[in-house]
Amino acid sequence: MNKLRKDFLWGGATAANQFEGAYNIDGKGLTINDVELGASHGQTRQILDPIINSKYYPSHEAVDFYHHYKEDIKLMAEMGFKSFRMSISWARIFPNGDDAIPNEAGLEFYDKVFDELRKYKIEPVVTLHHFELPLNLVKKYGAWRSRKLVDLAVRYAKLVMNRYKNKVKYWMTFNEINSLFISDQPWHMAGIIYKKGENKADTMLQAAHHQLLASALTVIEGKKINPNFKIGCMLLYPCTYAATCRPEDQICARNKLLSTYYFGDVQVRGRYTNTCTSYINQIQGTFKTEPGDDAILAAGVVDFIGFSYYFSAIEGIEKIDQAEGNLSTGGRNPYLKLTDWGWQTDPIGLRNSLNALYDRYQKPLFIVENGLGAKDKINSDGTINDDYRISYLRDHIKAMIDAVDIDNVDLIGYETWGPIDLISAGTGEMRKRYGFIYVDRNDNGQGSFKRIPKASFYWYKQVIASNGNRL
Ligand code: BGP
Repeated sequence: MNKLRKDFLWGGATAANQFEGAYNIDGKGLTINDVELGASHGQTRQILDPIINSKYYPSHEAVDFYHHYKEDIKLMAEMGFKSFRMSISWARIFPNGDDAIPNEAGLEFYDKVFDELRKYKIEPVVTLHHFELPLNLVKKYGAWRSRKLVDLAVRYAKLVMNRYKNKVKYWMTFNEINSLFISDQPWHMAGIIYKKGENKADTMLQAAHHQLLASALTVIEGKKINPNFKIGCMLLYPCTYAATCRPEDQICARNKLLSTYYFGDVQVRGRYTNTCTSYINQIQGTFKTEPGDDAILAAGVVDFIGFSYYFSAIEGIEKIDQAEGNLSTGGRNPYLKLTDWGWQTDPIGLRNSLNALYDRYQKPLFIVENGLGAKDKINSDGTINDDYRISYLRDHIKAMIDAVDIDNVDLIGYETWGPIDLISAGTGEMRKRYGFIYVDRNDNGQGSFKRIPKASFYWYKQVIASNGNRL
């Protein structure tokens, strides 16, 4: 018997813009995702404005959870899900982000989703900002460059936390908040494409400060609404090893983590720490604060740390071959195998990540994304045999259990990314599938949206039923 909690939150995770579709239904406004084209393998997505209707925009229909939520939640319940992570699309609630009154139809949609989840005793875990922003806020204010976004984001957070205070207990503020520092053009993270001549370091730090304030104020306001809320941060954890035992390589590996701990430290410890100033010095940037900001950050610390983990990488002073990844990439580790998309598979890296985060913060952890993006094939008899996915997940879950059983890490739950196939955030592809459930939809936006359980569906069901004892 493993030592996982009896109420361990097994489940899966999604994001509105990659999952819901219905981009212009029931009063929803346009978001930054709705003006992005899909991309073919290996390329990044293209951002276009204004919309060219003849092209395929992945977020427009995605896998249409909006109209399939009952069927999808039923399938999750069949697998025995204890939790389901999803995001609210800000533009369903405030179509322009700064409207005088909220959009009731948008609010009702999430009411129905939460009620359906509750019906099956599935705990919703809600991300307030998952790589999504009403497009109007980019045009009108310059997105997260502007401090105005703090007020607007907190107003949105207060409204939804109030509305759903009896339906949702677990909240997360910003998805992979540290990816703002990792991305060359943080369009998804902050609605920002750097202008020519713009000082990137300053903009980045300023946008980060605004998001950190919004996150802290969300925690403060959330606790007033319902003191039982559990509000967490969400970090992309870029597990990094030194390329060799050369001491300088160890410094390189440490440096790789600075931008992650920058956010973690503020959200968990409530202040800009020495790690933050070390990072600021390295990138030589500055940002503005206002009186009272320190007190807000100190009061708005999170209850738990949600994080995503997909792969690890190595760093060193010598030139190293680079591996693939969607955001955080790094050097190629010869000990590790690669996925179809060139990501380095490292289950033990998950155990290492859990230990690193727990050693540093001593707060409950929640794995809210882990999984394998792969090409699935439907057999002639209609079945889908995704043994490779089972094997990836099994190895990661084993490593996770070691972190709990042997290392005594405090872990709340485990959610796989994309339990039902969805659109890739990195490339906009459909054929990069993560799910236990296949969705009939291709990269040109064609298909019936039919849902088909894969072999991993039945495997995960048994994992959950045995609380991770039968893998
Ligand atoms: C994370 C994001 C998710 C998700 C995942 C997989 O960075 O939080 O939104 O998509 O990565 O990445 P991809 O979709 O690029 O395969």
